[in-house]
Amino acid sequence: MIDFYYWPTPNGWKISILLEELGLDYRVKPVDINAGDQFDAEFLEISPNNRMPAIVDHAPASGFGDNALPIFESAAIARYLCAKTGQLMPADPRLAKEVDEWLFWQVGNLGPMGGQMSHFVNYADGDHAYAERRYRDEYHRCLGVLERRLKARDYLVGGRYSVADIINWPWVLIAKAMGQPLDEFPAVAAWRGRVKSREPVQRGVALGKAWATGGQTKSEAARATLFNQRGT
Ligand SMILES: N[C@@H](CCC(=O)N[C@@H](CS)C(=O)NCC(=O)O)C(=O)O
Repeated sequence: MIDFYYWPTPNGWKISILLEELGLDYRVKPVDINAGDQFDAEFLEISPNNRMPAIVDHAPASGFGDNALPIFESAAIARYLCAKTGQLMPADPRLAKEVDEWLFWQVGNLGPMGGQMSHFVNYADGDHAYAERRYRDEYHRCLGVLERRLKARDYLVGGRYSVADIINWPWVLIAKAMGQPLDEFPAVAAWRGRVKSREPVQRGVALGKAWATGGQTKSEAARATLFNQRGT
């Protein structure tokens, strides 16, 4: 059994979709990031960066021993679950290397740039013209990277749906809602639709939908929790 520490956001959907695609048994442990659950001492033991998603696998893959196995960071979780099940990761080492590239690219580029863009577009009070432009442009640049990659391909790696698509897709799903329509990126738009038509993807995005509303995230209390974090 896998405990899945989750809240319905793009980063959470990466792993809810993956668990649904892999058909693994899991139980959801909600981490209400608007209420500050990500700072609970018990959760920090699992996810020291106070971010979800995270998992604890109570029946770890062969070689990991018998003790419950905690994993944080979506790409690390993704690589572990794909290796454990032998699914959604190509066996060919060159293609597996390409999947890794697109996993690390997502967590270092598309995700954080989209997240910062969303912060300045949706949340920051006052006038932050330079910062907003900077992250709008970076998110736009990332969509251009995906467009070039997908122009001659249906999926990111090896012509087949893989975990690389799953990890990248949620931050494209919300492009229009963040104020960046995909008209300039037709191959990305087509890929977005292709992935969205999969039933496990729809189940992953629907998980916990009722818990979170845009309004809740924008409450004063939630903003104080989410946007004033320091190291000490
Ligand atoms: N690089 C991380 C990003 C995770 C992340 O930023 N999660 C956000 C929600 S979308 C979170 O937990 N935020 C809590 C907070 O900001 O305190 C991953 O891919 O797992």
